[in-house]
Amino acid sequence: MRCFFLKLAIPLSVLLVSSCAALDGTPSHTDVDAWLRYAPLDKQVARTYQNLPNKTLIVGDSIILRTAEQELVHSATQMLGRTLTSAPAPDGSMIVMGKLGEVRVLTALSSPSRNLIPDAYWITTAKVHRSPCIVITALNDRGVLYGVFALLSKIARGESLKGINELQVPSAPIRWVNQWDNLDGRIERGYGGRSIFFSEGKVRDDLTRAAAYARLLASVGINGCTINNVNAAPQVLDDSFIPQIARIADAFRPWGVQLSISVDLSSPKVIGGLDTFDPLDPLVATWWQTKVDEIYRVIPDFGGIVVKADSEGRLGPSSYGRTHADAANVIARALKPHGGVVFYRAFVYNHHLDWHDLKNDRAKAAYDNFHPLDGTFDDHAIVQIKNGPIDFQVREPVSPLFAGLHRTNEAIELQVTQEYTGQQKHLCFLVPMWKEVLDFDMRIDGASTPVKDLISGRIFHRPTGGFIGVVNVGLDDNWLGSPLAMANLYGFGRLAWNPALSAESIINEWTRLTFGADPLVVRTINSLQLNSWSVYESYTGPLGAGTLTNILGNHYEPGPESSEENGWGQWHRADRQGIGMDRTVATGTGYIGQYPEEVQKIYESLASCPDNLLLFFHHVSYTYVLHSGKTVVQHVYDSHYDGAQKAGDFVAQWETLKDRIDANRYADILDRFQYQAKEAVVWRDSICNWIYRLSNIPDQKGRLGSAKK
Ligand code: GCV
Repeated sequence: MRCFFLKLAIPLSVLLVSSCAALDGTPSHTDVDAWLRYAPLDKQVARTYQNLPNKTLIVGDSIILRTAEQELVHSATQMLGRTLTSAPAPDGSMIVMGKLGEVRVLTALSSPSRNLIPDAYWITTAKVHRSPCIVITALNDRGVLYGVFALLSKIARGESLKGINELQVPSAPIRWVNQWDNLDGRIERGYGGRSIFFSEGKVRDDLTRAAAYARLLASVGINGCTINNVNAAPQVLDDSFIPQIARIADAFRPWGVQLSISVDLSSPKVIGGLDTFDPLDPLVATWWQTKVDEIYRVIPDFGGIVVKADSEGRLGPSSYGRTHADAANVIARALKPHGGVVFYRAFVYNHHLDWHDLKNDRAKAAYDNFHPLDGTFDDHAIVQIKNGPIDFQVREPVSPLFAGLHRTNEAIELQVTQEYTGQQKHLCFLVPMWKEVLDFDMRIDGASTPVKDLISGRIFHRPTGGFIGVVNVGLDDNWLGSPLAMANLYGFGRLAWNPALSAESIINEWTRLTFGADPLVVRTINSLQLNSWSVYESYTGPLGAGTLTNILGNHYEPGPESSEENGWGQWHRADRQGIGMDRTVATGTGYIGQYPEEVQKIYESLASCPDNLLLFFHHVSYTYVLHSGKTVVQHVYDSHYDGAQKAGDFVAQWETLKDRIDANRYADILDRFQYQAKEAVVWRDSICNWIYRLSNIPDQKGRLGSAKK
């Protein structure tokens, strides 16, 4: 098979990673293309695009505009089976791309329906020298690139372009991913192979995959990537390392992805030769300024710096009796002249908590640490807050800190890599969970204040804010180690762009882009994905108990006892009488008091606390009767049996797709579902045994036979 697009001038990075699709309609894919496979369209569908111009024109010049044009030419050619070419000057009917001001010199455009902001795009039609054209325009080059990806996505999904006039505006300026890559090439909580950036303490020579990653990110509007673990090695700031990082920034730049790094707060001392890293010491401030200036000399579009401090053994400002704001601000001030930002993580807690003390509560830590500092962070600092108060469990309430910062920029940290949600071995589509978090109304001062509007800065008129996804892709062909898990990365990007999108519409886009338009394929995969979170929750951690996994080990297998009687604070407080953490204000840890009043009222009372968070907020007996009418213990049995059964049913649902998708992906995913079905039974039996041992109350349906030990 001859690769049609070889004739076109496209970046080497794209060439190396793109599939060489047959033009006769034979399905072809590589996992590395993920949702950008741009398979050739069915001939009839392709004909509906016969009016799409064959020529493209960029107005203005920049590396991002050139990337946009090459992406359009190569991908549309691949899908439509006819050659698109780049025109050097206006020439008949064209797809015109460029910044609004420059496009307007060429054609009289009407006014957009809303104001454009940076990264927003507008796809419309206009006449250039009397020829009808499609125009993709924006305030900045990156917006034009996003418009091109949007147009290609429509074509790939067979959407009509007739009379197109679409303006899309991102919900927040910060739409970044974090990678927890170590310099030796391992990735913390990564399940998709070794790092695409680092190997043996150095930046890899071959950064093809870094460029391909940037392309994927850009296609869903992600504009920044932090390349190394938040548990940062100080060496990342070594003079000799910075030019190496600059090579990664070079690979990102054509796709408008800004590079950022995580740093160790003690760097001024550890690698800088100072005898302190006290953030209020002027020598330390000068050190950060000099270091940041040095970075910007080689990476002029550097995005910023992420800091994890005073957490899980990392050094921090407490070493000098300073605050987190002091630590964030010394770096923010160094970044400000260059337009960069510091992300200071709110994941700060004591992992040596005394478990004997029933008032101790890890969930309170972020709010206790950061709420008192509200208003003391510089404008170039952003507090990065995990969605829940513990740590990416299968279900948690939203972090009260989102409502606790009114004069501070904030960003939500969501976890794409499935650390506690099956590690890509179990299907767990997280968009429905993230939707619940983003839509959650904090009712600050009794007004509508959903989390999505707090993090965007809209409610308190903050200058910046947004979304961070911890992704941890690796060198595996399918990036995350599982093809279906890629829906989480796609979904993260789409929600960061527009949190109002429904989980249904997001998965529908992803499935069509990844697997094509066969209605049975689309229906089946959408349904598997949309049900997967609740199924996973039901056989791992129902009623808000948190994931009952082995928290001291791999965070994967069942291990509910590992949470108790240690300093990590992920307690369930399960004993012979009952289960759950009492976090009420009246008798418990007082955590509920961190929420605005209306939310407090819902969680404080057993009568209004939702069943799915009951054990997060209350300690109850095993015979406590839920709103559903079941006892706690019976719910645990039923939920685990039901969940394991549904996980088993995934296999049969997948089998209906035999011969409807390519054999490789069919077989690979079938294996995964078969494995998940077995693991769900292991989970079921383990948790049912555990709750039976504690409660001594048998299952009303007598199913514990196989499980009971
Ligand atoms: C990068 C959890 C994870 C750690 C991670 C930490 C964090 O504790 O298990 O691997 O460390 O969160 O988010 O900093």
